[in-house]
Amino acid sequence: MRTIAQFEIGYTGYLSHELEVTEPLPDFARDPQQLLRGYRAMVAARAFDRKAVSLQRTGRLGTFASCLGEEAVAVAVGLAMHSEDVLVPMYRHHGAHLNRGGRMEELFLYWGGDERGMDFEGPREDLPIAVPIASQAPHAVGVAYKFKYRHEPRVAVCVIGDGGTSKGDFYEALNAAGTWQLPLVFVICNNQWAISVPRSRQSHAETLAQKAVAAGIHGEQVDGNDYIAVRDRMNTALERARQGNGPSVIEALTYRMSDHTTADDARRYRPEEERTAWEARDPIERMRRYLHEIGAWSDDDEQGLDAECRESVDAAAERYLATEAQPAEAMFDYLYAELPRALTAQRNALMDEEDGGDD
Ligand SMILES: Cc1ncc(C[n+]2csc(CCOP(=O)(O)OP(=O)(O)O)c2C)c(N)n1
Ligand SMILES: [Mg+2]
Repeated sequence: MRTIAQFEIGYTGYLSHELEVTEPLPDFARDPQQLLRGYRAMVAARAFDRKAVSLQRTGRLGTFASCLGEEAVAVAVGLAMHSEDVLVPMYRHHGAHLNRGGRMEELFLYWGGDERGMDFEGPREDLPIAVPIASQAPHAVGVAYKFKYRHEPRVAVCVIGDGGTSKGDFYEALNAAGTWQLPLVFVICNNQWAISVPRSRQSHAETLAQKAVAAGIHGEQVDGNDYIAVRDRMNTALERARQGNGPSVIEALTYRMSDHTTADDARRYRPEEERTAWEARDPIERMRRYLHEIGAWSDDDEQGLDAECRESVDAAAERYLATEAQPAEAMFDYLYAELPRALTAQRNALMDEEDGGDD
């Protein structure tokens, strides 16, 4: 037998956790201002996350999926995209939305059970969070197909989890994106767990990036805890797509440092040593130490940023808490132009109950 095709999956990391610069830095990373922008955004995303968990713990928010530890991926995605691009997100990467002009109170509203939170004021065309795993992948194909069909130089970015890549929707989306050479970037946020199922039990493939190969798509891996690396590879993939040179898959290796959601307790299935080992590779900590080392950041700056983040998160939480709830019957009002008879009866029953009705 002779070899008729060969494939390689590249890996990019610039800044190790020991602060070694292992490859020549890309241009943007030589500008401390650009790094500071990413750093500040990661700290803000974590402050949002912390507040959301505390609101949930005190009964003022619904179940929440924390992004703790995955901020470099979320923020790099949000900052690398152009405003006219479209984000097709899953439920975890709040930093992406916040850096596309999305507002914290929108996310609080959504996680508080109010769908108006997904009616973004900023990125109007970004899709709402997809909770059904991988359902967003075919949607992203539709968005990217439209861009190509109308010759618009825009890119769709689909964020998906490691677990999501096991679903048929993902493979179908990959196949379509490859066949039609769509302006689409799939970002696999491989945080090593799909609730209680570890990466090792999700796929026998050496990398998840190589799933791209079968679809004729460029695939690569990146250190997802290295903001510089994720941002750099996102820039390249977005440019490739924008120039009409087809889709990409970027698998970002990171770690879910939190429970799956506030309704989960990861101690029941996850070795504590594993979490501790990844904690030592925290993306925010790594960038902070690097900025200190190059003289771009001080302890005073850190204190100032902390206070600033706390203030803006608290103000957003206040606005969220002060938002008047929709009437209960609103749940019937937005799906059908004309409500089917069975639902009309339910809506009427609810209204009766609200009016003090039968009892
Ligand atoms: C279609 C579907 N099946 C099952 C679930 C239940 N579920 C919620 S999150 C999750 C795991 C997803 O893991 P991954 O894609 O790795 O994303 P992560 O939560 O780790 O960010 C599952 C199975 C769901 N939401 N949708
Ligand atoms: Mg996962």
